[in-house]
Amino acid sequence: PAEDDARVAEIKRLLQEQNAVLVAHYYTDDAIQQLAEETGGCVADSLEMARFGARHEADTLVVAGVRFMGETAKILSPEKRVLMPSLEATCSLDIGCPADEFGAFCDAHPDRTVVVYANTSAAVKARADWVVTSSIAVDVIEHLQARGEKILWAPDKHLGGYIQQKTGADMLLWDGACIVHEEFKAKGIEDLKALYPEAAVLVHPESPAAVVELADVTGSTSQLIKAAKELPHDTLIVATDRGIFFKMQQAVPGKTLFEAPTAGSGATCKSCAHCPWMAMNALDNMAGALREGSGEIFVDDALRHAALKPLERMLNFQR
Ligand code: CIZ
Ligand code: SF4
Repeated sequence: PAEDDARVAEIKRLLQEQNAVLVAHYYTDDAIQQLAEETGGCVADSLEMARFGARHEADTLVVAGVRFMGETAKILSPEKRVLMPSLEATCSLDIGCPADEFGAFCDAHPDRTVVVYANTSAAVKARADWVVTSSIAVDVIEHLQARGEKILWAPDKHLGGYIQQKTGADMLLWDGACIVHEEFKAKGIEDLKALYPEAAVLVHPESPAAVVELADVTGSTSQLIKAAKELPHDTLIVATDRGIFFKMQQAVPGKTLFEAPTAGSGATCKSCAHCPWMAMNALDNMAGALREGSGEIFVDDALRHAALKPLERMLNFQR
């Protein structure tokens, strides 16, 4: 629509005027991912978003994603201005892991190495020994396990349980979940597989164990896109936020992609597997943030220093 075209043109002009670059997550709207691509920004998972933002020489990073991604960008690049289209865009994992309760949990288990998922507040990261994203979580836990360390894991219980099962590591799990991935249903996937027996099933490990069990490939968003290319299958059933289909379909233009069924799939649900907080990123509020300098992320200095250490461990980790 003409309105969108005008917004896109405005954002392109503002990005250039302010020496700003757009860093977008795979789960944001197609128009935003496309804009990031067209303007020399990046579309990625949270690990690559962090790396890209930290390395880029722009003065301003516009982070289209959820709050923890903006905070991570600011922690890694305090000298840059970090803007987000909406400061309300949070994450159920972040909400479900308040820093004070998490601190008490850590205090109660001083013998454990604290590993937190990137989907947490700066205050929770500040209590951690390690931060990980889903693309390197298994590798980091294997590394710690080999050193004989016992793990305290937060906040996603499904991802934690998956890593525990895969590595056999001693992990104490916080009880958190992603409201999007938790909705995928094993029964629905089995029914779809019955219709398309030749399909491969790709699953993000924030999904429940019964869904992960049906997976041909389990992995982070970037790993699933890679698998879509490498698998011989022409039909893929994908259990993660539907935002991923923009880049995945680009990667495999000839393949047929199906959304994995969720609890509310069917007539009652038009967009079940879509994060409501990722959906708060739009062309309108992005243009507004750049025009007005609104939506800026600030992280307290002491907190920033404490959270930087486990984040740097993640970025410097080589398998
Ligand atoms: O579910 C999320 O928020 C993911 C997959 C984040 C990430 O690591 O890119
Ligand atoms: Fe958080 Fe889930 Fe949304 Fe990702 S998809 S930001 S884990 S609520």
